[in-house]
Amino acid sequence: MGKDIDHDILELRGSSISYFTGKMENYFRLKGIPYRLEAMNFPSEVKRNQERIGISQMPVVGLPDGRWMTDTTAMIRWFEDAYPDNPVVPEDTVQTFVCFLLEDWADEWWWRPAMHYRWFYDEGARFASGHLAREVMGGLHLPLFVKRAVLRRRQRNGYTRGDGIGRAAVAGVEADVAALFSQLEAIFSKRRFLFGDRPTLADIGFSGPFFRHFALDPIPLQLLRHTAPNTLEWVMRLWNCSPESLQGDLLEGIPDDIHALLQHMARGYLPYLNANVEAIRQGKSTFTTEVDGVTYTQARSSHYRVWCLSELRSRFNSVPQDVRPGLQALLTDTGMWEALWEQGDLPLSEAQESRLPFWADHKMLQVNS
Ligand SMILES: N[C@@H](CCC(=O)N[C@@H](CS)C(=O)NCC(=O)O)C(=O)O
Repeated sequence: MGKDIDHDILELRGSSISYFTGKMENYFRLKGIPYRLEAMNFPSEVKRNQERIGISQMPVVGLPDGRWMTDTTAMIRWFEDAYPDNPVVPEDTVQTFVCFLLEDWADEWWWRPAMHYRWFYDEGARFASGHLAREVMGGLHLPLFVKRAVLRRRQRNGYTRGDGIGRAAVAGVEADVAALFSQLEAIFSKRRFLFGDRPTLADIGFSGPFFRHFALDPIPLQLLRHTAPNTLEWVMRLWNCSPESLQGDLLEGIPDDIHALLQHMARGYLPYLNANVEAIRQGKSTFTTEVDGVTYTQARSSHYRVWCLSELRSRFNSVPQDVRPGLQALLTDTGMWEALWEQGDLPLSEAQESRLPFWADHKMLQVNS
């Protein structure tokens, strides 16, 4: 197992409060892959990241042979090939496809509400700006209060107000999160992980928004304690996993409570992805769209998320023929099917993101460092 990489410890460069760094850590711990977390320094590492992996984002992973990697989705795929024992995807191909859907939703849709709860409220912004100023801006010779102010402004301009959450959208975004908490609570009050007695890629995906945001930042943590204690336990249960945890049984098929998650995803994320495709096609850097009753005003467009949609389509196209009709029926019932194919040819650049995980063509959202 892991023939080419098991002689040394991997270097994971990121932050101890970052969404995607936390997702990667949950994966490494579950698989029993040793790693060392190092703080990524800003702004001194920006250029180095661009040279190594094409863009600057966290986390990046250094292999003992000197290669550098990025993008948690692509890295997990790569590590699953390198460490084939105890796979994190189910044997059932329909469940596997649903895991890919849920991972993508967790990565791309729940990012914005997670950033909202961290940076919109003073409690979150005070905690996160202090932590990040000390952790990743230590090499910058500026007073602490200036670093904190710079961070707060950057994150609000980049990811909350500057990514479509105007005042009028706040209540809708928070209601969306409350709906997710209640759906997950219904699941985790019945079983240990999303698909049964062992974690899958879908649990790893949801560790992104939950482990380092909803279950860490003051306001959503308080909400979880009071409205979704079983979900809070799941966050820690997943973190406390090891390869032995990958032995339990999974349920058969797709349970009704997972259908409910897919319906939720179909209401908000897929219409948003389609509006984003349209914006990229028209060369717009921001766009305004109403999805699931919430108006996002001048949200940032994302080339990366056009690729996410194309990946979901390719994943569907590689599902074996004999299970496709059943999967298509599930996607139709949950409102996903039409939205998945609504846009014709996607506006991707040539061979976009084809060198992942060793090179990325686009950041998820282009925000200047
Ligand atoms: N798709 C990427 C997204 C990584 C990402 O966007 N990470 C955030 C921090 S958790 C970041 O570095 N953003 C870049 C920035 O803020 O400049 C992944 O899965 O790793």
